[in-house]
Amino acid sequence: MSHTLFDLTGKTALVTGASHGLGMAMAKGLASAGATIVFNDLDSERVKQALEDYKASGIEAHGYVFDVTDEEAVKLQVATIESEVAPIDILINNAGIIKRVPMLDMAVSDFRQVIDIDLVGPFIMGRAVAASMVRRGKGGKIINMCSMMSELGRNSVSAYAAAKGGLKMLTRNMATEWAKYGIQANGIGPGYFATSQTAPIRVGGHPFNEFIIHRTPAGRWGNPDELQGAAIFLASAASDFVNGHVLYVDGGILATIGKPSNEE
Ligand code: NAP
Ligand code: GCO
Repeated sequence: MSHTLFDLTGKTALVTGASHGLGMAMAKGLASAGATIVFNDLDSERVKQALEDYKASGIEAHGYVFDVTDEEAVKLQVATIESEVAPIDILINNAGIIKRVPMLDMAVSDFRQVIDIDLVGPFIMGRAVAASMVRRGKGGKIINMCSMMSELGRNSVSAYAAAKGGLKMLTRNMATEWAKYGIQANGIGPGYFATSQTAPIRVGGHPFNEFIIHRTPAGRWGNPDELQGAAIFLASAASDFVNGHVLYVDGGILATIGKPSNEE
């Protein structure tokens, strides 16, 4: 198998929300395959710190400050990136939030905010980048960060599950509408990974930590770097005939009904 299938040399990747966490890990993976890295965050100080982190890893990244839900800002910043850096060949819609509140207690405004960032944001970003890909006529890759909650419900994460379930179907519609332009739109569905987003339910003896270790056949939380292979695959020529697919990287969670608490 030719290794050039996974070569991203000459490609420019925009990873949203990649100032830390899974986004930064995937961006570093794409950089290791030769891609130029562009990322955004909401906060200029976090962008500045992230640029130093990337540099410490030998990566000359390009950082921008904008909100993925702000359509005018997205259009402006995508045009700025394509002028200052290069046309965007790969988009990873990684930016996202979660709010863990039982539905009966959840403010509608909080529900809407999660949907706005986790579902409308990828729509806004996808449209802005795909429009440019179509104009250039050279195709492209769009990768949407889905979740176990694209397939399963869980107490207290209704808005997040609705958004991530919707994002799975938005991914399929992007594939449907944009395949004719040479664009492949796919999803990555991580299981439970050790980042700041999961820290509240993972550290300090939280019971959910043991639950996940027991519920995951691999018997552990994922390491963010373990998403790099999936990101490189879906960003590269190796996936040119893969479209509308969600690639789950979950240590086996979705493969199993689970096991009794007294079973190893
Ligand atoms: P994280 O540590 O919370 O990072 C999310 C990033 O998105 C942060 O940099 C955040 O910026 C940024 N962001 C939030 N709202 C934004 C907006 N409106 N515009 C621009 N940037 C915004 O999360 P993570 O654990 O790395 O997860 C990354 C993605 O994977 C998310 O979509 C998450 O839902 C998904 N995911 C995570 C897991 C997991 O186990 N960790 C599993 C499955 C899926 P600030 O830092 O400035 O807030
Ligand atoms: C939660 C977690 C999950 C993970 C991830 C699982 O509260 O259940 O935060 O939602 O972030 O989405 O795939």
